[in-house]
Amino acid sequence: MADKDPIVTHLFTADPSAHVFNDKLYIYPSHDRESNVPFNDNGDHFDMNDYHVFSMDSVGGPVTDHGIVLKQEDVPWVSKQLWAPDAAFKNGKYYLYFPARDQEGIFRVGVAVGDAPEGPFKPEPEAIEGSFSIDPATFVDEDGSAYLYFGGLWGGQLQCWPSGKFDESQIGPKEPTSGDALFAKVGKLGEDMKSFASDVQDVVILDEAGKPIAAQDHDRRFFEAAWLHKYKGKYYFSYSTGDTHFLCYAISDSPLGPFTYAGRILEPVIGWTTHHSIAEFKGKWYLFYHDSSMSNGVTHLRCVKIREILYDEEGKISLAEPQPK
Ligand code: FUB
Repeated sequence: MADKDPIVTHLFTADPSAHVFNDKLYIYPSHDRESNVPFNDNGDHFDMNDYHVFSMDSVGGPVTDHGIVLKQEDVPWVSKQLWAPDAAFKNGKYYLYFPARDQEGIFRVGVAVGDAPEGPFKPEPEAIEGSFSIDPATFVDEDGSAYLYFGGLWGGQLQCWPSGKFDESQIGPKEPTSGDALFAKVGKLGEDMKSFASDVQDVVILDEAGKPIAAQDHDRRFFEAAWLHKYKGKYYFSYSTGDTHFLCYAISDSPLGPFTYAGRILEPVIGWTTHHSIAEFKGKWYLFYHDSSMSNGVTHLRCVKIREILYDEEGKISLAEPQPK
């Protein structure tokens, strides 16, 4: 079976966060580029410096590129690496959340505000207070409560915050090797959508026996690419396992967890990273993901693709069409 086509081919795109706003499907991806930074396990070669927004009226239909909606030079606190973004809508405003390294080289999460889903977005002059690491993903619940999920191991620096203070000795491809896994983080967002209104806590993932996933369980432990969606009243937390290259998910009755591991959504794709989002559009559910097929496997030059997903009676996810081997 042939694989899916990229949604656009005029740019390299990755880390797609999809949302439906005003009956249109919007995708907020990373904008990959070649800047000749050598490859390493710290992800330094992912050297992106701006964001585009894409929209479409139907999956498979024409895709509009709304152009550059935010660029590095407009954000005073950023030194480099605009990684995987996400967007949210609340109280008449649109919010673009993005991770980047600050002037000290530490990953933080910033927010930029716009009046339309396609931007432009005006960045706040400082990163969100108390934010750290990468891959922000927002979830606004039916009662209006908003949450920010985030975190990424190795180059994403999640392991550098064991006690709320940045530990420089943990920079690089490092993570715990025993005990419980290092989990993603979540905090409730304030009404302003620009600050945390709660302490940040672990997004705990339990195994079938009710025990936290172990650090050594690389097929199931959280690595990066947090995403939260709701289906039939249950909260689904999905994520990448990084060095084992799976997209997995876990289910809870609460947006704060604990979540129980429920399975894999996607097997490894071409390229090292795998990163996704899940959204319902016009009555069908879709997985938005990327691979490196458009660059013949160059890991930091990726392309966004879309696949339909299905739920069984127990709420378990499967791809509508099998993934090509
Ligand atoms: O795009 C840069 C990084 O690669 C993202 O932040 C990770 O999730 C991985 O996809």
